Amino acid sequence: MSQSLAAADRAAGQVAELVITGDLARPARMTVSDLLAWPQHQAEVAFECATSGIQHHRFTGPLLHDVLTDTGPAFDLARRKDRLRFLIAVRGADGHHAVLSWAEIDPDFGGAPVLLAATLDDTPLDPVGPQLVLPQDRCGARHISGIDAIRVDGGYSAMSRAW
Ligand SMILES: Nc1nc2c(c(=O)[nH]1)N[C@H]1C(S)=C(S)[C@@H](COP(=O)(O)O)O[C@H]1N2
Ligand SMILES: [Mo]
Repeated sequence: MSQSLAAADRAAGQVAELVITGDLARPARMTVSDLLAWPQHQAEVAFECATSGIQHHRFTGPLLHDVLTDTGPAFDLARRKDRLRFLIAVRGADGHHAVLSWAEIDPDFGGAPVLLAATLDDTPLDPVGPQLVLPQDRCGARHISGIDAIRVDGGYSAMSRAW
């Protein structure tokens, strides 16, 4: 999105904000136009919705992995096993949410090319907030729109619970 359009939206109070919190060295607050600071990727996706059938969309934006890595997750990068207990909870402003594992998007593990999309079918998402895009998902349910919060949680340990 152009700077002038972003500024106009901000003046009109139509720029959604996303907070990224959790076990991070640098928790962040950002808008959709801030997402243009990372390398942009494109994804043409088709997903099925249980109620509205098959949808086709084109999204652009940074990799979720790139954005979250810059917030400094509290794991030891030299020890790959240390990342395996990290969860990523993604929430839309309407309360719809889903949990991913860090390993799912980590290039050393699942490497899923999950996007934090800044545009949907060439329309900037500044007013509503970014959308999660999972090109490998057959179902649309995790394509969370209007994301207002992402929480990275390294506290999960299966060993601390009863099996
Ligand atoms: N914030 C939010 N995102 C959401 C949902 C929702 O209820 N809230 N529904 C999901 C479901 S079930 C589907 S199928 C897709 C729908 O995408 P569409 O609006 O392009 O059909 O959005 C997903 N993202
Ligand atoms: Mo759906």
